[in-house]
Amino acid sequence: MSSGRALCATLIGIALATAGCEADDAGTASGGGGEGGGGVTGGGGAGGGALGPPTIGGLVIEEVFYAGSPGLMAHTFADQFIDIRNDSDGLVFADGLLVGDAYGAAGEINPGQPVSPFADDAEHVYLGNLFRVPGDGDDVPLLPGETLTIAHDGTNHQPDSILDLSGADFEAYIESSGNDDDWPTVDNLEVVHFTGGYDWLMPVFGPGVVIARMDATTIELVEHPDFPGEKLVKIPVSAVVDGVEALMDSRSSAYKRLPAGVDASFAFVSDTYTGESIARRRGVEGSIPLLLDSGSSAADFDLVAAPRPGE
Ligand SMILES: [Ca+2]
Ligand SMILES: [Ca+2]
Ligand SMILES: [Ca+2]
Repeated sequence: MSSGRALCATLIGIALATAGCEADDAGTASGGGGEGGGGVTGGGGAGGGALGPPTIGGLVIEEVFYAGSPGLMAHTFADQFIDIRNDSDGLVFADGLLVGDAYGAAGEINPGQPVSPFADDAEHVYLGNLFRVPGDGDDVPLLPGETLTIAHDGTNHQPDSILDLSGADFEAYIESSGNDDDWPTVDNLEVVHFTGGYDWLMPVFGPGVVIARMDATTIELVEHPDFPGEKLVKIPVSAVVDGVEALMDSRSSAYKRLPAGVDASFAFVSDTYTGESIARRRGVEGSIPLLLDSGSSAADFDLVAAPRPGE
């Protein structure tokens, strides 16, 4: 959302919708203003009326940084982040958006690594971890072109990483683990379901990331295949807003976890702890939607050598 904060301030004077602008912290504004400005030009219209809901486009996963960074002293993965962009011509509220990652291995990490037993279910995604953007419907506005950055840890990871995530919009904070930090400048996601250890660590070999919209209180739970007594969440594909499958390498297609209806293929980086991310390709600057979304990540995503949160 950082790009939109600066944008928000400039929009107040011209009577576009300013819902939530007051709540934003202008002090954290950084980068990306050009991108957001392009979106609003298309979405705001010349009539001067309030910016309404989208007539084209919607929320899409723009970037996933999961592989971790080389680090000065040691590898780090606390700098993982997900960018979700309002790639539409209208105002979108991210409140209630569900964000999670798929159960299952990203490849044959160990010899004989089994594939997910749910791989043949084309109608559902099975997630080990699921979080919810807090709010009751009007608390987290995203203007056209704005990006919501979700961090593993919302802090400055330099110098072990090039990333400073202290300006992220939300972070995963696992209070129950007793081993996660609640970073003060970044709001916390709500925990809907968590099966990890200390923190929301997406697989550094490749996660299947999903955003979805449904009532978090009615989500179905199923038995965890590996840990008796543990559960996974089962979400219908019809509730999925967007998803991207990242696997270990080009030979890992047998390990696909997300159904073809969510992502027909998969993306990958060159190795773990390379500091590389995957990011959605862009079409013609200023077009709406801007990001390519053919439903197949092999066609829609590029490997990015330097991750760009909030852009
Ligand atoms: Ca955390
Ligand atoms: Ca926090
Ligand atoms: Ca980005």
